[in-house]
Amino acid sequence: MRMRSMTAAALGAAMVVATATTAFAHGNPPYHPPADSLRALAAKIGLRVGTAIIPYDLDHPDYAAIAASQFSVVTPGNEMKWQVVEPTQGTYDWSGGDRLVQFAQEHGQLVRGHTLVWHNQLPDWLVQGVNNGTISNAQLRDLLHKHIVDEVTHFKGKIWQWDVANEFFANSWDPHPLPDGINGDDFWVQHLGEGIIADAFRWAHQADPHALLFYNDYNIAGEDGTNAKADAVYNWVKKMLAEGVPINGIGDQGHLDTQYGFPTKMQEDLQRYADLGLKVAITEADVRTFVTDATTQQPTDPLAPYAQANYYDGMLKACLAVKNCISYTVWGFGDADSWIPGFFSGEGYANLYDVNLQPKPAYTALQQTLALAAGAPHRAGFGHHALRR
Ligand code: 9MR
Repeated sequence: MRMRSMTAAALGAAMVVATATTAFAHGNPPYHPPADSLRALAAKIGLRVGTAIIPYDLDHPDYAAIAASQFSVVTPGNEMKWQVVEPTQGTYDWSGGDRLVQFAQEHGQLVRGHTLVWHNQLPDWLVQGVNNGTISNAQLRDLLHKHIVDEVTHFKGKIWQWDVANEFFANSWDPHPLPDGINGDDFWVQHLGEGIIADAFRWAHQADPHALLFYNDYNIAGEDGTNAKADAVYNWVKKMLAEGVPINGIGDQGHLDTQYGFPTKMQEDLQRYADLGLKVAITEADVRTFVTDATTQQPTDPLAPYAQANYYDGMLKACLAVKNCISYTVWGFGDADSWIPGFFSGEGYANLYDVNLQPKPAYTALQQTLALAAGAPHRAGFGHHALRR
């Protein structure tokens, strides 16, 4: 159905029905976010605004209130990763993921699953077994197959988008890129060859044919100077599609830093993936800057909050300009939960809310842009994304 051909009244009625159906399908009453929330404004233009969540932080009422009211899609920061779901071989722990799915269903939200195949956050038993030779490459392949099928099956019907494969492409500083730009030092590529990425998509598709399957990476939408990594992903995904591999979308993580300038090719690169018929998404947006200390995370540069607002807004505008961009997800919303201070010495203040969960200029910038987009007549046709599952 193309909303463009509908009257405004019919459009409104269709969206109410869609919202109610989604909520009642899970047996929950409809959830009504505040009209000026990011999610309510974005809903008017068929965009989902998401956040990474730490499921057990949902016990804190202030945190849960923002998670519910501002975002229409949620993703677990860690709780669907292999290390967490199978800490001991053969014993699954879905509790974190289940908790998040339940929260999402109670609040009319969709879920981005993250992530099925990645070199990082693998269970110790798996890595040790491979390293000491007790797990052969043939067994490793079977274990990955089982992991993907079991996890996708467990969450079947509850996941909107899966990040099937994460961070397989080489950066300019990685020493052993393969000819097509895949990182030759990647754990999975080293043991199983690069064809394992396509197999992961095939296995995930068999387990849940309705989930949208994404390849997810950083610096693949104009963030690296030469655009070489984006070019490599573009050429690879084009080849995969020609071979019939079930890939539905490309996720650009969107981890930016105020010291590097805003990536000028972001919209162009997102559009290039979209022109292949793919959906695109911003999946892990945050914008770090230098801070006084890791606890209070006060920017050292008084202009940093405004630069940050500009970068967040720039990513949103790049997404809005590309019709196939279906979601804009931030990697956590409160600075107290951010991964940045632990990974980038001296940096922080990367999220939309500060360490006390107070909204920053970046939040206001997104709110204003969404409000403008929602009111802009030329965006009316954008609404058809709202009905996509
Ligand atoms: O937010 C995650 C953090 O809690 C973990 O310690 C970290 C481990 O590498 O992973 C973080 O999330 C990453 C995501 O899964 C993939 N893209 C980069 C993210 C930030 O490291």
